[in-house]
Amino acid sequence: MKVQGNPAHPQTGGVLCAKVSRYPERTYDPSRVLQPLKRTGPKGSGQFAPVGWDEALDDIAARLAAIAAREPQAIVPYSYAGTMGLVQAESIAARFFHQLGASLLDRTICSSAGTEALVHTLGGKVGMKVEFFAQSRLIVIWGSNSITSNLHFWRIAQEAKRNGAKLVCIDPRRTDTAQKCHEHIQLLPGTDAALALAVMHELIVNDWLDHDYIAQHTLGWEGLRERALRWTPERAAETCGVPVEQVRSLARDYGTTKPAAIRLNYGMQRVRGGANAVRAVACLPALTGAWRHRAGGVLLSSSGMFPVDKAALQRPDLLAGRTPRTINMVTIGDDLLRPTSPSFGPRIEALVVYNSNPVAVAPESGKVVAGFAREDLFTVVLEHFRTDTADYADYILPATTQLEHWDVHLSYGHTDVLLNRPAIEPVGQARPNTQVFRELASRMGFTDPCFADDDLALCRTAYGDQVDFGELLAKGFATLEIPDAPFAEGRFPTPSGKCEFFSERVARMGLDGLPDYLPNYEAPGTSAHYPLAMISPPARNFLNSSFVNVPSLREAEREPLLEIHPQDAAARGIANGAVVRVFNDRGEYLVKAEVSDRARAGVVNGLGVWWRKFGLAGTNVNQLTSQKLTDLGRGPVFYDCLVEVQPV
Ligand SMILES: Nc1nc2c(c(=O)[nH]1)N[C@H]1C(S)=C(S)[C@@H](COP(=O)(O)OP(=O)(O)OC[C@H]3O[C@@H](n4cnc5c(=O)[nH]c(N)nc54)[C@H](O)[C@@H]3O)O[C@H]1N2
Ligand SMILES: Nc1nc2c(c(=O)[nH]1)N[C@H]1C(S)=C(S)[C@@H](COP(=O)(O)OP(=O)(O)OC[C@H]3O[C@@H](n4cnc5c(=O)[nH]c(N)nc54)[C@H](O)[C@@H]3O)O[C@H]1N2
Ligand SMILES: [Mo]
Repeated sequence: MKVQGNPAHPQTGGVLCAKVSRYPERTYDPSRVLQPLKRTGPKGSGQFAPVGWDEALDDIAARLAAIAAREPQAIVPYSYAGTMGLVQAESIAARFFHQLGASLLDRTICSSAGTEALVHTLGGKVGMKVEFFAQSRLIVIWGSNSITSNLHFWRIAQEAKRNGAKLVCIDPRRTDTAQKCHEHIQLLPGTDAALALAVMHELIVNDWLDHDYIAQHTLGWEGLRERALRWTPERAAETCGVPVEQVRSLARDYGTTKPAAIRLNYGMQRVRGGANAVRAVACLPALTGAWRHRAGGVLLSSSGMFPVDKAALQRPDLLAGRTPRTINMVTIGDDLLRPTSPSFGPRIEALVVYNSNPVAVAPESGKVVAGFAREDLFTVVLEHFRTDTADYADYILPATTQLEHWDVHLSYGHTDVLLNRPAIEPVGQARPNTQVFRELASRMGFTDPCFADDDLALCRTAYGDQVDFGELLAKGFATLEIPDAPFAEGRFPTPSGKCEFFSERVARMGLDGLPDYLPNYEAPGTSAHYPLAMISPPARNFLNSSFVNVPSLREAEREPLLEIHPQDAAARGIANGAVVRVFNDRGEYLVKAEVSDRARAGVVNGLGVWWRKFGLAGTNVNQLTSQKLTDLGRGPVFYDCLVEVQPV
């Protein structure tokens, strides 16, 4: 069997990234979980015995029903990006937990700071159409490692480059992408807003502004102007830790090249001021009127352009007036350890995990592990493999992969709806997530007819009349009709219809209505014990913690690595290839050091997200990251983390 890109789909053009092309290897891996397993040893020991589906589902339904009879909010669903399919993620599962009255989950672990930033600036997750980057004369790749995380965009950027465009990369790490751009601005993590404000400063003093666009299509210019004028290139250079000439030249390129496009990505928003940074950058195209051209503007995510009928899929009406509390998935470590209290509500007694591996991916793993290890917690994990999380399950239920089930997708780059048609029968006894929740619903006596919807019906429901389902079935994708230059005439989907430099909605939350630079919680130089900033972006051959167990991909990544700048390594007596101890007050991580100028001085790069059990001492980078939250969106601050490194 072979998995390949669809040559007829313009955005993929037959190309696949290295990891996804290994999907057959992953699917038929001998270690795949192919029958339900029940825990037989202590939590975390990984000791399980096979059981039949009926026995497992009967017992799970009985356990959940017993808890729900007392307090349904003591049950918490935990799911995220394993599959981002609309049906195998939140359809029957959401209906099930709504009917149950379980706690709601705030799905914040990836993009919520950036999302809120876009909502409050542009009005939603909207922006340039990705294909038009090919016609841009300047592309700023800001907080994104396209070659690793967004290969299809990189093809488009290459086309622009061949047409003579200049590519600038803004990233604390010298990534493969940064190496292939004309310019690399290697700033300190969490300082992007300062850089963006200094660019505005230069746009103002050199009058590289589109006064007409600003007057007609923006809100809050006077305030933003005043703020930006305080950010001289010198001040920003000092804050960002980059040469002042780089700040000036970025502003000059941006102010004088037309059309200019910014490919923003989520890397920059995993810090305290992440949303403010995204807000600051998202203001730039309105200042220069870049939006007037279809090859100008900014794109963070296109997902807000997809007309998904979430209510029809997820049926929040099944709550029937109940208003359960919401658990933030970022703070699952703390929350699993909390007792019942008036502010928190009931202690968490049961977790149902699907499409996620929180023990590996959630911050401050020491606490996450302690929570999952609670003997009084009932944990069900729907999985393909015995992940770090599955090791703590009471039941592991074998899930189908995307090769084995139906689904429909949105995208956060292009604007095509995608169909996922099963290519093979489920392997072993694997079942789609939807089927598991359907069967649990029936055992719990949920009689609403919506629990009988099959997967193909759910695929139709996702987009209703907005997408021609016949076309989707025939072609595999359906292109949304979106104007080429969506904001050429303003008309942003904000309350004012303008690009909101000043957001009344943000001000009403008691926050600054204008974007500003907020230093990291753990900014370099603010701790006597931990002088180094650590970021933990993904390794090229992994998808968060997925694919880490696929032998050929793990061999390609060899082992967990910490990139450290030669100067920082020399100061600590660390040789290339030495095992080092990376630590802070939250924990420690043993890893091999790679002495390399991919790391800037003062910043180490702990590539992720390895499974803990493949780590040298059974931990991964998230042993060190904190559960603090971003300025807006309640998101994680994975890249706002101070550490010290010592040879072992
Ligand atoms: N191969 C691969 N592809 C992936 C993923 C994966 O794990 N592996 N994950 C997928 C998912 S779920 C997501 S959300 C996206 C994530 O992809 P992106 O949105 O691109 O985000 P990251 O990979 O977190 O970070 C991108 C870059 O930002 C840099 N960075 C870190 N801190 C800062 C900062 O403060 N400022 C700036 N300017 N840059 C910073 C990092 O060094 C990194 O090179 O990729 C998707 N694609
Ligand atoms: N330090 C650090 N931590 C990070 C990040 C980082 O950059 N640095 N990135 C963060 C980001 S951007 C994200 S999005 C999160 C992602 O975190 P998660 O949402 O947990 O995603 P994955 O780590 O890919 O794990 C998903 C699991 O779902 C399983 N799965 C896949 N498809 C299916 C399915 O159809 N059914 C079922 N039942 N299971 C399935 C896979 O086998 C896999 O084990 O991690 C975050 N954590
Ligand atoms: Mo993500």
